[in-house]
Amino acid sequence: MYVRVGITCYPTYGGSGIVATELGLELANRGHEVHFISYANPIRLDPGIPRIRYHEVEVSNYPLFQYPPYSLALASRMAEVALQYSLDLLHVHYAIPHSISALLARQMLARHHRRLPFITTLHGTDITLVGNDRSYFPITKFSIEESDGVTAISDYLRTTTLDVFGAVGEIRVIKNFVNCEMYQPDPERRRASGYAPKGEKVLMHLSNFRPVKRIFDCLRILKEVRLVVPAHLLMIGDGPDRAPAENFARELGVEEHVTFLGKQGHVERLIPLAHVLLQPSELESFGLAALEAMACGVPPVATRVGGVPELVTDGVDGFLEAPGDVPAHAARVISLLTDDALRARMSGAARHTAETRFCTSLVIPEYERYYEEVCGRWTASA
Ligand code: GMT
Repeated sequence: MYVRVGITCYPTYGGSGIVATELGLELANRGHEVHFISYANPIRLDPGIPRIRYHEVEVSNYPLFQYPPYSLALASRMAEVALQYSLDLLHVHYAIPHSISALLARQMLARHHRRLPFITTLHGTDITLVGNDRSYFPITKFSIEESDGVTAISDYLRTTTLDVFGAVGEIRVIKNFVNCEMYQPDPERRRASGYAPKGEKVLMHLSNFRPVKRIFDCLRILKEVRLVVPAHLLMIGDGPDRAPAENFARELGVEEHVTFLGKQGHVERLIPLAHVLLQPSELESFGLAALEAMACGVPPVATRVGGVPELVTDGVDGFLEAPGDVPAHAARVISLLTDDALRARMSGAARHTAETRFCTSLVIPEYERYYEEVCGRWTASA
């Protein structure tokens, strides 16, 4: 069964937007019709792919609006697109506000005697930070209860959602995925010399530079590692902690050994340059950057938090340490950089994990089956 699906996400740099975009691309490649409905074109959406369209949500800002109502403009656009293109369903990523807009669009379509079920995919901070915030708790709970289908990106997030909100109905776990053809190892690290001209080992961090990512720890780790091994750190992404981190690099005296690259569209070209990925986060419901690195054969040194242990097996395809334990992280990085046999073994295991458990070819069919199930449920109950 081919579906016509409307996908909504935060289109810029969060992991949820990346997952939503890559899901849309994969679905279109498999013959489905995909309509992205959002305020900006998703960043990883390369143009010219058949069966993909983008519908921009414009939010008028009248002087009366202190807070322009994006959720309402989004609901209107969702309803409009659903009618115009006969969408079978909406799939929203990140609960707030997207699932509330989808709920409104579903009600608007009902006036036209048209069905429009919607699926909400929970990504993490929509539950652990936003949903847990007193002002958003009731509406997040309501949005989950009203969704026609709910998925979570890890077992951890499913359990946490049930702990936070109680019995909100079935939550299907569909884990994040990676395109193993696009994300490939490059053992020769052909382009690395531009960043590490003296043959330094390359450490890499990739995130939205928010406090939960603990990016200052990356710099502390670099400083400790450099006492033993010449290394250069590539920081990919942007966000509120970037400028303070650039200052901190100067304070630590490691500024020459760090390059802040900013947001990058084609991380699959950069990740294979690294010898190790640093993911020192306070919390990750999944840890997509670690998975992308593993697919490129780059072992992650990450934190034992949230859903990360569902992805990384400590000592096998990466290392897991406690958040904030910089000496432990640095020791793991040093072991990977000084023991070629260990790094080669872990690199192979990391790629193997990505290929055998998290490849698009395994995970996308789970979404397809879920779409069929949710649409079928609606048809049966009509
Ligand atoms: O923390 C972020 O990077 C942003 C956030 C988002 O929604 O964009 O990321 C969450 O979703 C990602 C994709 O599913 C997961 O890989 C991240 O682990 C998760 N972040 C947190 O749980 C803190």
